[in-house]
Amino acid sequence: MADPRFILHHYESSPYAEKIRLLLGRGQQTWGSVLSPAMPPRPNIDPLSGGYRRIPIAQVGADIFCDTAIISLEIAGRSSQSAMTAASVTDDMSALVERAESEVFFSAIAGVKPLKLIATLLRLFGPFGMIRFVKDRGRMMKSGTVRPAQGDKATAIFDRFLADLDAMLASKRCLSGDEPGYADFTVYHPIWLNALVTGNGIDANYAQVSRWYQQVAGVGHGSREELDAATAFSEAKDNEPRPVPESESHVDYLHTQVMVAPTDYGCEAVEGVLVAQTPDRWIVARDTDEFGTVHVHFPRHDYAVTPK
Ligand SMILES: N[C@@H](CCC(=O)N[C@@H](CS)C(=O)NCC(=O)O)C(=O)O
Repeated sequence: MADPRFILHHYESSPYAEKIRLLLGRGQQTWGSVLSPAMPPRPNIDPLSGGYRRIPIAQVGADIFCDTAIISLEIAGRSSQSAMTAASVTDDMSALVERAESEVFFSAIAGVKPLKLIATLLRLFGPFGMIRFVKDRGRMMKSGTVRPAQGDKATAIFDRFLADLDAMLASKRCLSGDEPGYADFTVYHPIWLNALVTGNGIDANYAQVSRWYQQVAGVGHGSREELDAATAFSEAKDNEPRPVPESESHVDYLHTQVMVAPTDYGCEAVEGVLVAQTPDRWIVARDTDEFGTVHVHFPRHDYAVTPK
């Protein structure tokens, strides 16, 4: 049987998914796209992941990859390009990259004027969809542990980020060198989100950011083929999970029933048997009636394992 293909479960307006779509472009990959709703329930992926609530999620046969930290490792393994994973982020970039996926990500939306935000949400989801979306995200953040800045504070965080990025790009074409890589895609996606929501281009005061933004966008998404959920399900059913990597020597709860969940937001847990723990990931085996055994991979940073 042919090797299972790389499938991305995502929605168009998801910034973290845009980070992965660009990594796929940089790696010149051919990939299958399954579109998910922008909020749970997600019938295309919930049965495979076991309830991890965030997007994107990647799938290769009966292996399911949660979080862009793990998905990028999978793409890097399929591509001959360097600078495709978090490990490539140099020390001088790491603070900026870290900010992009914490306070800046939330500020990219929280700093937008309410009327503008409502107009965008109405355009994307319609009136009922907008109400459902706002309620859903409110619940998600309430049950999480992060408390993002709002209003003017958020606007200031976002502006300071653009100014710092502009200064950094004065002496280099991209954060990852001459060509965009993991650091660039990570810093780019909250800016992309803000542009999507406001409908504005990059502020003309930030000429370096403008120049760089065009270059990153120009990477494209590789070769994307739309699939339906039934095709993704068949790939899970028709394939066995890959052999698991060797675990670290002392692992709590190995081969026992556990729950794995993010610790920041969207903290819904996935239950299964912990079958591997390596420095970069946990792998949980789920036995399902529909697909047989699937393995769900999680990063360790910002996630926790607890016994069931
Ligand atoms: N650390 C996660 C964060 C992913 C994330 O926050 N994704 C957003 C969409 S861009 C999300 O899942 N929001 C809630 C939802 O879509 O249900 C990653 O790197 O994948």
